[in-house]
Amino acid sequence: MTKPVSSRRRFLLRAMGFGSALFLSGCDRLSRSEWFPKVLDSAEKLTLATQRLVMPRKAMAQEFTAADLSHEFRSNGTNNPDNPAYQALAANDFVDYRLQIGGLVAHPTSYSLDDLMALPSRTQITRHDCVEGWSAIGKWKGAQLSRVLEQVKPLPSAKYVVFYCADPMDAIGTRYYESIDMEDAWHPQTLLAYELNDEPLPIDNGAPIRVRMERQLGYKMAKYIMQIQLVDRFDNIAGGKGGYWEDQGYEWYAGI
Ligand SMILES: Nc1nc2c(c(=O)[nH]1)N[C@H]1C(S)=C(S)[C@@H](COP(=O)(O)O)O[C@H]1N2
Ligand SMILES: [Mo]
Repeated sequence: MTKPVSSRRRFLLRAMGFGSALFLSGCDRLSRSEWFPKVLDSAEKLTLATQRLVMPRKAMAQEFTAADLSHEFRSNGTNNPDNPAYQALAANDFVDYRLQIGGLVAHPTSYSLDDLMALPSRTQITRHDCVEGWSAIGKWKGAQLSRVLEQVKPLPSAKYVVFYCADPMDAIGTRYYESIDMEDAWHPQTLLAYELNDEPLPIDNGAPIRVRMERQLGYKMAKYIMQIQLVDRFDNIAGGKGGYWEDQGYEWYAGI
């Protein structure tokens, strides 16, 4: 059972085409349809403009209670990275996993899963909205990204945090990636999550570590994070638009 969506959010979701049967196809199908990025683009400009008017960037996303949890938190996009290095880590319960953090930071470092779990954690029950037209409420636990930033110390020139994932998206090995700005990176609800619904994060949902960032759409929440880089620009990374889906035409700031 999910709680009713606020009227503002319902308006925004409708503006983006949520609930429309046209949007119930897979992300892949959407990317192949020429009109979709254009529709999303204009709708998202409206979303961003409206969002800026009604909700300051520092605001907290709505949190729910255990009674609101979805029966099942479905998986979307990659559900098991087709990558030998990832498969080797998974076979050994991610004991050898190291999250690399570097780029424009004073102290580049890496974290094992135990290191991340030893950081102060946050637990939040939030609603995930995918542009494909589904939503789910889940309980997430993870290290706040802000705690990691306090340790690695971003240089003043750092403007974005880029997440590099394990999953290849095509035959030539393009990887899923995403980026956010420093304001979202320091936000208290931005987590490097390692638990979903009181269980270790399943491979389906991004094990061992995925981003939760509750004021943006699902595609921003990178799963299977292997590396984090702080940068001052992203136009020189992959397709130059700041994320795998952004490179296909999705909006970079997917605020809701
Ligand atoms: N690495 C990676 N991260 C990803 C994706 C993906 O395919 N690969 N899909 C995105 C999309 S479109 C959504 S809606 C959510 C789905 O998260 P879930 O599998 O936990 O439902 O992950 C996002 N993060
Ligand atoms: Mo999505």
